[in-house]
Amino acid sequence: MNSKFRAWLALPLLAAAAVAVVSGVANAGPKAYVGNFKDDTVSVIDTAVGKVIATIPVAAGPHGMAVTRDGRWIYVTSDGASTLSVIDTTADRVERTIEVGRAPNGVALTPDGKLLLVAVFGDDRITFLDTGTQAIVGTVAVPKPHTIAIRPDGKEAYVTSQEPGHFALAVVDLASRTVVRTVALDKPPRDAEFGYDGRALYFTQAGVSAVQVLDPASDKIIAEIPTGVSPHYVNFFRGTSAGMVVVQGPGELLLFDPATNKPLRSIGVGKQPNWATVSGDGKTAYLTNEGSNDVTVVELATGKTATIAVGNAPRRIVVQPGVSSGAKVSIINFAFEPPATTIAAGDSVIWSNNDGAPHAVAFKDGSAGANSLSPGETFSRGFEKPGSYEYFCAFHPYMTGRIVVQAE
Ligand SMILES: [Cu+2]
Repeated sequence: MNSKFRAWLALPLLAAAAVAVVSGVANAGPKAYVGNFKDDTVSVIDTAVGKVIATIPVAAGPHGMAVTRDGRWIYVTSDGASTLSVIDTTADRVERTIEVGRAPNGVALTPDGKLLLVAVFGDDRITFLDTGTQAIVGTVAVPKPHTIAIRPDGKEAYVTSQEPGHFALAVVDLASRTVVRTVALDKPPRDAEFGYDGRALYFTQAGVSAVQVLDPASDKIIAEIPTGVSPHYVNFFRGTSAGMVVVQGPGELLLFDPATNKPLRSIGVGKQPNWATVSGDGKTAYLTNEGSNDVTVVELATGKTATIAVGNAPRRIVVQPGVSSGAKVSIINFAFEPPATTIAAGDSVIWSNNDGAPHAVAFKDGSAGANSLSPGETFSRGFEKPGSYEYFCAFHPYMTGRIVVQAE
């Protein structure tokens, strides 16, 4: 089979990105992916053992990164090139490379995972990529777009726009793909992120030692959180009690109270920290340290830290979200155990075949399941829409189970 034909055949695989079958690695932890800006690689960390287990070459200057909710695919832009690399996490290699325009910066996935927005800094536009077909389906002009924050309702994206003399947050309506509002700023915006509940947009600006808290209902700044010099990444993650700010100058992770917007505590990390993310269960934070070429792992309850050496100038980091936070169903003695599981919308479920025979996970509504799971294999799937999902084993239809997804 020629490679062109094989590449075309791979499309339906990407379209089925809502599911993941992970073979024979039942005890491995979720993996973290770190973009090393200066050596054009992505380091892969097994978070269960705290070690780099693979290094993936990508195009020059890995910059923006996103992970699908099921943890299967990683998107990485290369701002020294014009491409987006799509990493298959089951093989830890670049599955394909997509031309998106000059010097792409930040990326963001819509909550349903169907679109990836790419800030194409060098061409002054946001590009919309269909994650199923891998085709570019639209663009919208935004001057010097840097990072993208999509509101959790999936309706609007706030883009940090770094056009000199016209610094702004450009608000893009995702349905019409137009800029519907602009929030003018006096200083260049750096990162902007919506807290997981969508109640606030947090952003940082060059030369401002504080986080700006914007109310998306009014687009007004309602609070400032004082920080050390050069705050960069800021977010309030699901499963955590505090918001977090990566502060580059002093090299620290600042935790703040999202109810009062007051600082709570600072935890020292490495040099010139750039970015942060948290584990799916919200218990552990991971920070990249661009100045010391490592990642700091922070146990949020205690503030205890550990360090993992990575490549040269690590910037972005993502962690596979679903694997650790998902509810678990064991397949044992020809039964699903427990037979019924209740989760919140957006959470995932992982099935492990702990039996001696192959089984399957087939949904009555025909949605994506596992055609066959050998003993020792696992299958995970995220559930976005509330409802009751009935499933059975295709080999042994008397084996039945149910996932109840409640609204958040
Ligand atoms: Cu079975």
